[in-house]
Amino acid sequence: MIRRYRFGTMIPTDSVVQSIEISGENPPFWQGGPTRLTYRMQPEDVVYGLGENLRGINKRGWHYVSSCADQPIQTEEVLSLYGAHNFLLIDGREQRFGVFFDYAGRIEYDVGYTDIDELCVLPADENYEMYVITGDSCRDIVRQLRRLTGRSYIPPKWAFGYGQSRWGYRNADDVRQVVRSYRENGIPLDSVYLDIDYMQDYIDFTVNKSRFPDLAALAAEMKEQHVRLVPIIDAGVKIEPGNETYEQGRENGYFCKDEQGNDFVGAVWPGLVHFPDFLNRDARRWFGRRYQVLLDQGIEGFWNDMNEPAIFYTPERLMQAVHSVAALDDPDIAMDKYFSVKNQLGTLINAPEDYAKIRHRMDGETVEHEKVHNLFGYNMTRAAGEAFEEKYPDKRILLFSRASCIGMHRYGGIWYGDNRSWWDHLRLNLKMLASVNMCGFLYSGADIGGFGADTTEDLLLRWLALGIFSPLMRNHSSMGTRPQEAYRFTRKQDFANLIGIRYGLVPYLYSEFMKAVLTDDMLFRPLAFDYPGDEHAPQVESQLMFGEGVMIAPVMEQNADGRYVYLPERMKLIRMRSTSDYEEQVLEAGHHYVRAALNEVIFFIRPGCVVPLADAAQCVEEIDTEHLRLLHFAESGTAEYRMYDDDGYTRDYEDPANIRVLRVTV
Ligand code: MIG
Repeated sequence: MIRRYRFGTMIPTDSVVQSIEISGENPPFWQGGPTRLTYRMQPEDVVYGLGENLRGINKRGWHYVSSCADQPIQTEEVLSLYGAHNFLLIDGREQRFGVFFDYAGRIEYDVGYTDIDELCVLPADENYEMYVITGDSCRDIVRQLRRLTGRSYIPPKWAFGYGQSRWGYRNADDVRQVVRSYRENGIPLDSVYLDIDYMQDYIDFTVNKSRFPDLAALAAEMKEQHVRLVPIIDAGVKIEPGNETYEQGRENGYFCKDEQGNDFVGAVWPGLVHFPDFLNRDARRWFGRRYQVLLDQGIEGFWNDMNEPAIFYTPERLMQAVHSVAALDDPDIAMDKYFSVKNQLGTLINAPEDYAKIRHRMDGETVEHEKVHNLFGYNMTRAAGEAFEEKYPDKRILLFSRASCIGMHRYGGIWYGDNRSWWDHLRLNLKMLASVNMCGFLYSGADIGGFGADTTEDLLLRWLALGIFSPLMRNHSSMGTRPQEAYRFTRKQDFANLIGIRYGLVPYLYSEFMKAVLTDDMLFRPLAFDYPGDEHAPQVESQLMFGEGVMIAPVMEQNADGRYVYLPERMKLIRMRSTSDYEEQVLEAGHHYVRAALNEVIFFIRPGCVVPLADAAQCVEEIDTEHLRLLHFAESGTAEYRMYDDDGYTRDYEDPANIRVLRVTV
């Protein structure tokens, strides 16, 4: 059951698609007023939710801020990442309920940080709506939230293949070289991502002609090899006469304004930029249609970056800082003075003072950016998503974003931004898969191998062994870090086999993904969602349920030859080295140490369940879904798998012919 409460006058977010009557009473469970809501937690209560965020699947013991942030330093003390996902699910022995804050401003969540038994929610003002959801189970509560906020985005099937990305591929030959190396080493590949270097001076919807003389021809050449090119689009539009996007935006008044009503100026990669006002319907429509420039060159997917929005600096504040530096004309200065100037430079990026100056036009009214900050990236992606739907009603285009908010999940997926090549970020990747699923982001994933810092062969192998389950499976890294394409390391065959296992699992992954989307369910679930009575399940932060029939438990410690695994029930262990080389072993419920070498993937099949496995393939289009091996844990009788499979490219999701029943009889 969903109850809706309204406080003050909310700015529309379009996050909710279902209309529910406003309730007259006070929200149940909560004490206090709209800008300070509290809930007294029992010691055993688990708090799930908050989507893309730091720390555990259980959010207890820390505080978090919903405010989309360009945050490349993702350490434990950080409060916000790129997404603002205002959903909490309190799973207690006495009470179980979910709460969704439909609000575009900043919210602080104190989940037992100040007082270990108190949950406190602090929205920046009282103009928002709140939905309190009760239900039979965690899964049921999530399903209601998802029905409330609308069906999740579905990418084309090729986007379930493995993708290679790197900030620093300089030109068409670099791209060809990457693809050639993958193919020569027999390592599967479906996509190569183009980072900002493909653009002319970082101008959106342009292509640098000396680096990529003919993008359309390159896209066609790649497609013949079953590889799609996926260019990045940044939020900032370079201020430069002759830049069509700039000219059109300025003429039509489509850019965000400053306090004086002039087009707001910030600096990002292109230099000085304006930001399209994605909250203005007309501007959104216009910007979305600009993607056509690349679609016309055969591009079928995009990633939207820098849309928190990231602002390196604004001219005024940079100049103030430059003056402060210039004033230091003596090397023997007082240290406090030195540090204050040094810090001043550090405060230029993503500064609250700058965000405070931005103004939007929403339905004819001027709105301060701070009040709608969390809608910006959402609406950039919505702009593209709506334009694609309008132009190609029957075709799926790959689209995912860095910044997001609940509601955006209808238009695109997300990646988790600038992580590092740290074992800890591998563990964080697993936790986030479950948390973002609750909020509707089913197509998602982290930069495999780590974006910042130097990766290692063992870290990349282990990360891939998790990544093979992640719908977005993309290896991405930053300029200046150690190259981390799968063929760069010595154990090339292991990489080929591991990534090959992903292709073997695509029939199951795709089927479970689609079923989750079509029934507003989760693809990845914390163990306690499936085993509600289990005492130990709520403690498990390093294993997830994956689709209906599988539990995953990747090795995430360096130098480990295996890991401890908790089995809430008897399950079948699959230890796989390639799609044709694996062994099976039935394990009883309880705690086990399970070995998994660097070249092995382990996962578990639940009783009565079937997992179809295809032969490895070099790309999604070559997966043979007719000849499937059926892995299963049926000890007697018949087990069934309802496999969802469609053409993968159109939008005819409801066709009953998309379901095939596979049977195993023992
Ligand atoms: O300031 O385009 O998160 O994936 O490679 C960095 C360069 C801008 C941040 C993205 C990252 C991308 C990088 N971008």
